Amino acid sequence: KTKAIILDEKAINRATTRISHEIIEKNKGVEDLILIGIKTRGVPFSQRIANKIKEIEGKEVPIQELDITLYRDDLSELADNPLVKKSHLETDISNKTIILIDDVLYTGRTVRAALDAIVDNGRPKKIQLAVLIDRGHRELPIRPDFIGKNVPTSKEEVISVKFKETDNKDEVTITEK
Ligand code: 3GP
Ligand code: 5GP
Ligand code: MG
Repeated sequence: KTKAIILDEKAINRATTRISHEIIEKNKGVEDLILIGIKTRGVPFSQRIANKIKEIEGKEVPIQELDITLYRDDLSELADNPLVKKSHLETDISNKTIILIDDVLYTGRTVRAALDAIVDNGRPKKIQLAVLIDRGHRELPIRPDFIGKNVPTSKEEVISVKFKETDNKDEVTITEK
């Protein structure tokens, strides 16, 4: 069906820059920050934020990855139980401020699974959530601290996120399923 462009390359860059500034401002610097990207596209997004923070503050912020996949009962429906595939974190997270990062936030179930995996690894001081797109339809009391763009969607619509690192192109589009 018809595709509409939600963010082009420039808009993705601007959103990434703004979120990076917001993370620094909210945390009064970048001491004790750890970025955790949720695979797949939360990972390149977290790397871009880390690069931008380096540009702004001149400091390296550690990045970790979490691999969370969803059980699907069939291919058309999203299943209810996100499964944490790899949950061991290399960095000691105790007393750190964690920025959890994903490309799209939808029901919130993936983030809930990620929170479980994180607290299993230690006791962070706090956890904040950054997403490029919030498409609504939350099924859990989870809300992002940093948002690239709010995109009201129907459940029949799908957001496609493309990054150069994974898809040779920077673009966010919306399509009917
Ligand atoms: P991602 O790794 O970039 O997040 O959920 C696995 C992948 O399926 C996601 O890739 C996402 O891009 C893609 N996807 C597209 N539409 C949907 C959707 O409505 N729900 C889920 N869970 N994934 C979707
Ligand atoms: P959740 O429903 O748990 O919030 O989202 C599940 C996972 O699928 C998350 O990693 C989220 O990024 C991804 N996701 C959910 N809806 C969409 C969508 O419309 N487009 C894309 N690209 N990813 C989505
Ligand atoms: Mg995702």
